[in-house]
Amino acid sequence: MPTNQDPQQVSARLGRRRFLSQSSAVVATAAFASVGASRAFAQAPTAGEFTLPALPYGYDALNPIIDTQTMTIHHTKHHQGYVNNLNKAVASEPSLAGKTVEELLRNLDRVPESVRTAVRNHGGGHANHSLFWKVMQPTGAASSPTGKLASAVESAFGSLSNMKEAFSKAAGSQFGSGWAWLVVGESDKLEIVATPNQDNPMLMGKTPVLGLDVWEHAYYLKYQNRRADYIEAFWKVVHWDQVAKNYAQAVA
Ligand code: MN3
Repeated sequence: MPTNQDPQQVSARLGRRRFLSQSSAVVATAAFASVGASRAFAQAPTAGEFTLPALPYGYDALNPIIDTQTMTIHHTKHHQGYVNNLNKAVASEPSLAGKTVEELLRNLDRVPESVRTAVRNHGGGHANHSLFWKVMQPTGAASSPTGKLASAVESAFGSLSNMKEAFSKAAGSQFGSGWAWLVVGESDKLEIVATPNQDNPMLMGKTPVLGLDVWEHAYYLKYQNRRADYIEAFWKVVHWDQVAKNYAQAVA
């Protein structure tokens, strides 16, 4: 992989063996190293087309907003589990070989019925978490929307604080497990949506640029029942430059 490759282009092909085949061992090593005796947390990777992307920071980097143990289990166990199950689903249907997770989710009706639900849930889980890790950054490095993203937020919501309020409301009112999203919808306009389970906005023909996992596994160790506190704290680790890149790519 060329080192000057646009991370967005890489992201667009997330999880494909052709660019991540060398990184899975590194990911596994990092996972074990950062939590000591953590083998009990880690799910063994399965052979397959999709692989767990490395976190762009350490497991402890989002403290105190998201604690080290939550990040470790979330990445090495939950996300790895979605990757494993997506690989199993795709391996059982030769017609799906070589497709990106985006292609699978955007054309779910063309995925054979035998694995459609598995692709929706585990392909969604893989895509959702791959975006989620990238739209966060260590505390203290906070930025705010700039450029085209800033004007798009202004145009769609009136102000950044209105957008945050609508997003937080969607995250807080999602009943049970799911996600809140800032997405690019029709006419390239920004919208807030919430989805249940691991449904990705691409299932609705929309392109996610910012997402927040509100499954209890994402916050329960630190916040217990206080989902609202987790949502409020999330804004302190949003990587706005990455969100702006996601937006620019979505409207290109
Ligand atoms: Mn999760």
